[in-house]
Amino acid sequence: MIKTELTDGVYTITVSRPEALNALSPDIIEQLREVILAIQERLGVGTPDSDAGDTDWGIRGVVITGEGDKSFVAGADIGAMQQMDSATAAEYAELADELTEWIAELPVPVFAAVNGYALGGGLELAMACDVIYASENAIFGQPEVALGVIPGFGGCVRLQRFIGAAGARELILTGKKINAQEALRRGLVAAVYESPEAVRQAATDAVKALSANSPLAIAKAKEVIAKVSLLETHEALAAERAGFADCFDTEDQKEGMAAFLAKRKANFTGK
Ligand code: DAK
Repeated sequence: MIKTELTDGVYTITVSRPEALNALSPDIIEQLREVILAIQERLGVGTPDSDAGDTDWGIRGVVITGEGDKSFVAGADIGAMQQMDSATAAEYAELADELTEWIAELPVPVFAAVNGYALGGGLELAMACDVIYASENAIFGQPEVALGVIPGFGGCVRLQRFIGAAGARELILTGKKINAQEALRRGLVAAVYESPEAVRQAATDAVKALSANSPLAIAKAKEVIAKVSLLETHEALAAERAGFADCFDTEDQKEGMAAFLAKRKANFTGK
């Protein structure tokens, strides 16, 4: 489930499915979509006077985090993905891409407070946010190739924008995981804090502190940054979605996901 809380202008969204390390089930993705849409409505996104000087929004920023001390989000739900074919995977990818674009369109900053594993769809969700903070125990990676698929939730597009092509290719092609300090060194995260509590507090404090700045200037900065970096994103995400969906026509995808769920090593045949 998704938990939400609004305190002192900070809207906190917690992905809460600790028994599966907060993996994104289709249900959780749907709930996240509803929550982001509700914030958009409250902030008047898409309405004529959304940037017309109404600064009494009540929400100054959003913090997205995961429940508990072990995981932000350990990816999309592998059990749910195991059942998909290329058509359902393409639909699923579209819903998720829309979600990340809605996050980008919010006129307030969105901070990811990464409190543990941010793998696959978890790292992709974090990269859909404006700023990523991490706790020392955070682990980042795009391990999709070990499951017979590719990153399908923006990873092929956004990771290279965060850390450059060299590092993104390495992480996506090898599925290698990196820790918080390495993520800081590579520019994936803006700052590292000692514990999951500390990273949530830091993100909350950052939103509170930016309340001293002009909300209109912040919204405009977000809009311009998004325009500059997202000019080609729409088409790029469509190419990624198509590649992700194609993987679901393969035996390797069935094998990779079945092996994870059966807790055994995958035996890929390249078919
Ligand atoms: N899905 C489902 N269950 C998961 C899960 C996941 N991604 N990750 C962990 N779990 C479950 C485990 O199956 C286990 O369940 P039980 O056996 O207790 O029932 C429980 O969470 C605890 O996990 P472990 O026992 O494995 O815990 P460990 O500490 O030993 O290992 C780990 C932690 C994070 C290293 C390990 O759980 C792991 O490797 N998890 C899978 C990570 C992964 O490969 N994630 C990437 C998945 S691919 C899209 C959206 C998203 C995506 C694509 C498209 N669209 C909407 C288009 C993304 C794809 C991916 O994320």
